[in-house]
Amino acid sequence: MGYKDDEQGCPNPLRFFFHPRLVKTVLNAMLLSSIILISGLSAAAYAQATHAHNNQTFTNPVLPGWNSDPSCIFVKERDNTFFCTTSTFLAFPGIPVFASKDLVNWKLASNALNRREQLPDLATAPIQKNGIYASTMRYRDGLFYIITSLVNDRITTGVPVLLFITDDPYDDASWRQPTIIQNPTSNIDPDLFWDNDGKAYMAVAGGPINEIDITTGAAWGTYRVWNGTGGVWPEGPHIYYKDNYYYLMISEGGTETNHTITIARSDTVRGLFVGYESNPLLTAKSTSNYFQTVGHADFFQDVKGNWWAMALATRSGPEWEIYPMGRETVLFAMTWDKGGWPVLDPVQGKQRGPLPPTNRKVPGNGHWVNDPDVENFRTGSSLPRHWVTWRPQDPKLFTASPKGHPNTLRVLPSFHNLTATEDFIPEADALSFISRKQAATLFDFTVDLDFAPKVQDEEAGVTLFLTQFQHIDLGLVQLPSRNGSSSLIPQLRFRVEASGKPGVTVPETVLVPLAAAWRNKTIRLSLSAVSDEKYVLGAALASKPKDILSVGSASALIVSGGTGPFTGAILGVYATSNGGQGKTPAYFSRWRYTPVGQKIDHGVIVPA
Ligand code: 6LW
Repeated sequence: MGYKDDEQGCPNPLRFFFHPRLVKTVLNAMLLSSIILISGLSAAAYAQATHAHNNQTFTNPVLPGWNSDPSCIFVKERDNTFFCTTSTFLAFPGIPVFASKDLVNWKLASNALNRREQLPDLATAPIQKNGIYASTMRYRDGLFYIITSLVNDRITTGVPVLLFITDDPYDDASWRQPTIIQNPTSNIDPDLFWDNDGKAYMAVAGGPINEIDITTGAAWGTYRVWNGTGGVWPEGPHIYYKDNYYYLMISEGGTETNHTITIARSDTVRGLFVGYESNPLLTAKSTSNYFQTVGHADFFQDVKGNWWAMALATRSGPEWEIYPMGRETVLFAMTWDKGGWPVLDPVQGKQRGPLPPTNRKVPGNGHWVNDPDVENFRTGSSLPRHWVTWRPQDPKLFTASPKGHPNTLRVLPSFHNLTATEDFIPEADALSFISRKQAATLFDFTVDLDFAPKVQDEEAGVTLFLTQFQHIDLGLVQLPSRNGSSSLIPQLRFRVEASGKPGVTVPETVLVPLAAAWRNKTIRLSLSAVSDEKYVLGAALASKPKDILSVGSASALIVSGGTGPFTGAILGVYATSNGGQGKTPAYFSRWRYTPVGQKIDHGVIVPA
């Protein structure tokens, strides 16, 4: 597992092609495309299905990794840039804004939710699937708006709706304190729509639309407009005005394999909305597609007037068992038929559309979503803005290059470990864990660890994490040399928490006492997805990185669904006393996350 990293840490694109895990799968992909080429029938069928856009090919997902409920806009006034936001639940900072000039290369522009005091109630959310749900992003008269809702099981007075506003989507600090918008029907998934007379409306899940005042937050006049074609959970509404019609597009059937996009239209924003007789517009339900759960879409136009849709999808195949990255964001072209109804391209890994020319001139120092992490924690640096904690945490827990430890990330241990015990109080107790998304089917992650534990149960390590009840850890932990012994020695411990996913086979905990030659040395911990189904975790002396000791492996089934039905895997580092007395900081350095391969169809993995 793993391969030699060049010393500068600079990614070399060629090496992906020679990555041993990829050679076989790339050959498969080549075989598959040649089958499509030699079979005139399937090529014709494919062209018809995509209305022969005479256009470019691109790869879905365009926002790979956990990125659900996309809402996207095109802003001509900001140098013809596309912007999207996705749901972040408990992750903090949250409500990311991604920017792109070409729809394929996306860069983190800012996080609308970047200060704990913008939303103190995020920190108190007790349930793993609580947090920031689906948002709607819109632009009007020089301002960017993101309307969203916070689901927090401790708040019993209704679901708060929040409106975040900025005039600079590239600047975290410019996102204001959110305005609280009344939510008379207490539903999720707010949409924001301005009618031609300037009045603002908010549609929410389940059908209601309110008129709202975005300055005061008042909402009134609940219109029950349309709640779909009968599928459960009509949600994710967006209203569009086009050619004298108001369109209300929603998703229904639930966000799993029955997820379905449907639409209705009306002459006025208050209804009567009439459903399209050829609904659904799009679904992967009852198909054998690798991309399942297609739904929760948003529509927008590019500078040439081409129409596009973004939606969420899950790379699971119809079995829908293994999908650690959860719901991701896919792009597809759309057109309008003569009757004035949208026609959506089916979602695939290799997609076609009239893309704008490639253009990576997007401002800011944000992370490109497909790029590796090459992080050395240089003196004076701040942590990358695409890294997240689980709920807002005290920034003092994570310090780049603290005094006396240049080029390291110091992580102060939390009393609770990642799972925590029942007395864990979300807003008061820390979780010393910092992470980035798993954004590729196959990846390699290595990080160096300097940690000299003293007290029993002190631990620092790496984890692949879905929720506090589903994570796969490799830590260095101070434990008795054998049962009942009073002498403590550092040991590598591979341990899987799977209580959030009953019924799965959980690998045994593995303990490996640290060899004498490894004590007080820098240890390189590694975590790789070696297939779409399997993670392997190991350790080496940083001075001998090729001599990897494989410590454990676990199925991706453990981090698919369960207590994280809406989220996706993140990975990173943690430090904890495991409820003990330990206070020893852990020093991590040389963080490398390298995307290796993307599975885009059954049996097809392409270089990431
Ligand atoms: C979101 C809802 C949905 O609010 O899942 O797939 C919920 N759609 O619209 C959580 O992301």
